[in-house]
Amino acid sequence: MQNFLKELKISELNKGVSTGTKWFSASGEKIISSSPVDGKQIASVNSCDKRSFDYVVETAQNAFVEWRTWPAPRRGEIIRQIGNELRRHKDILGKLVSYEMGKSLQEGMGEVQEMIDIADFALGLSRQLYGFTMHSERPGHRMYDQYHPLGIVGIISAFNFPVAVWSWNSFIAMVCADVCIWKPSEKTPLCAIACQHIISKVFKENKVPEGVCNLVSGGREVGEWIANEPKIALVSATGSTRMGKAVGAAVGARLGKSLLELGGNNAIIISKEADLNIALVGCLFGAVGTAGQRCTTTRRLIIHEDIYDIFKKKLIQAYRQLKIGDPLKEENHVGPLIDHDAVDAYLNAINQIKKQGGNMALAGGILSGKGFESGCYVKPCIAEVTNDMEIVQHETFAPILYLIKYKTLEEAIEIQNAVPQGLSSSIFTLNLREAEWFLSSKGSDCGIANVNIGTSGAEIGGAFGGEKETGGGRESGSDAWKVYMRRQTNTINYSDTLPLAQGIKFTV
Ligand code: UN1
Repeated sequence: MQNFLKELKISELNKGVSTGTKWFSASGEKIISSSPVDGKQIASVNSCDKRSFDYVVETAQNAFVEWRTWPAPRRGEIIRQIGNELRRHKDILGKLVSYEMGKSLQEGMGEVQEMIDIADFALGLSRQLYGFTMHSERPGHRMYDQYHPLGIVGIISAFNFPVAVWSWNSFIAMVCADVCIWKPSEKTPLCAIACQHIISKVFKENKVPEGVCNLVSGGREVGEWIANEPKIALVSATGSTRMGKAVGAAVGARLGKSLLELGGNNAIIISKEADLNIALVGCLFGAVGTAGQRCTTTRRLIIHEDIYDIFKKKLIQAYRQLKIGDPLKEENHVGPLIDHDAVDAYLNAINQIKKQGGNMALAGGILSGKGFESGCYVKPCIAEVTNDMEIVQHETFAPILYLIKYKTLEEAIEIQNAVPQGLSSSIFTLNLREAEWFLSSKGSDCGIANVNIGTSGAEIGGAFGGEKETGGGRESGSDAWKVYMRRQTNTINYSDTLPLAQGIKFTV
């Protein structure tokens, strides 16, 4: 076992259910956590069973009754302390993320930094949960709207951001006076257990009601309980479009609220007027960062025909410099894929590219030999394709980059939008007209549209999410907090008469 697990002082790794400071040994199936870095088993965690789940829901409901009475800045203070605990544990948690998930150490640290940043954001937000005031049409009346908490928020998160996505949801939700039930990915249970241990210290010291922040480790079944539980007011789910459709349908059937952040098929347009040096860095990090396993990963490059050959050459040269290997070693850029299923999906996609008429401009393949014993390390590869190929229309969670040629910006935008997903998009251009066109209503149809930066690595301050099959949800910054609250319109009559709205006269 790696030393950093000991350093985190997690004594009982197998307990996967918690109501905040208390831990339970539930009797659900065992989840095996193994590292894609070296293939070693790290721990086995008992997942949540239905009885434990019902107990957690009840505890959360009771906690909500008290938590909602805490003034918002006092809740913000709890999140501030959590942020400080995360600062203290950044190194160690970043390493665990890197080891259990397989992303580079830099990116593991970056992910914990996102948690710290969202803690700061949530703290500020705790004094800014603003509603509007309006002018009433009636004399002696005042109108305003205010926001109240929803109650229980279910959070279903994915393996690729095993800690940050939970923090975006839970820190904002807690400041909004909601209570949370988190089902992390069954592929990264230890990252979740570590987070829960880190925050429990703050909960204990501040006597936060037990049940404000709950963990229910488990697989698909636990996700289904969350989706179908009428006491869970909002379900925020991050993952595949297939998962999101199932969750969205179940939550919709009971008229609950859902916030879906699903697959992307993100493209960068590279104009002939781009600064190709910065475009190259943006494309490279976007395509191979996290081994192509971000929902914001750059999957398609739409390149102007005049610079297509030169840019392709630069890109291939850059790919050849990439160091693939143990993500905990700082010199490596690309770590392993999460597991063997992901490797199979990568190989299958390469086969499909060839079958459907694509050309591998830089070949892929599995790496073997010393350091690659886990069998999860693959070569980032590049394929020349057309946008209408079936494989290009799908999100393959792996470092496969598609190159597509264009003549006019209109055509480039049409290609960029012609996929079922709508998460992130970029254009590299120094031409103001092109940039503004891309950002206009005739431009990108995605939730995120950037100029002269890549598709991935969004800052927490913006609302994060996308359109179409990406699910339509927004989380993290801007005013995404409103999704975690219910809006109430209030009209107060301080006059001694009762005028009716719309001038209606009603006398008896
Ligand atoms: C995800 O892949 O689910 O924008 C989240 C980014 C990160 C978050 C990605 N800040 O790439």
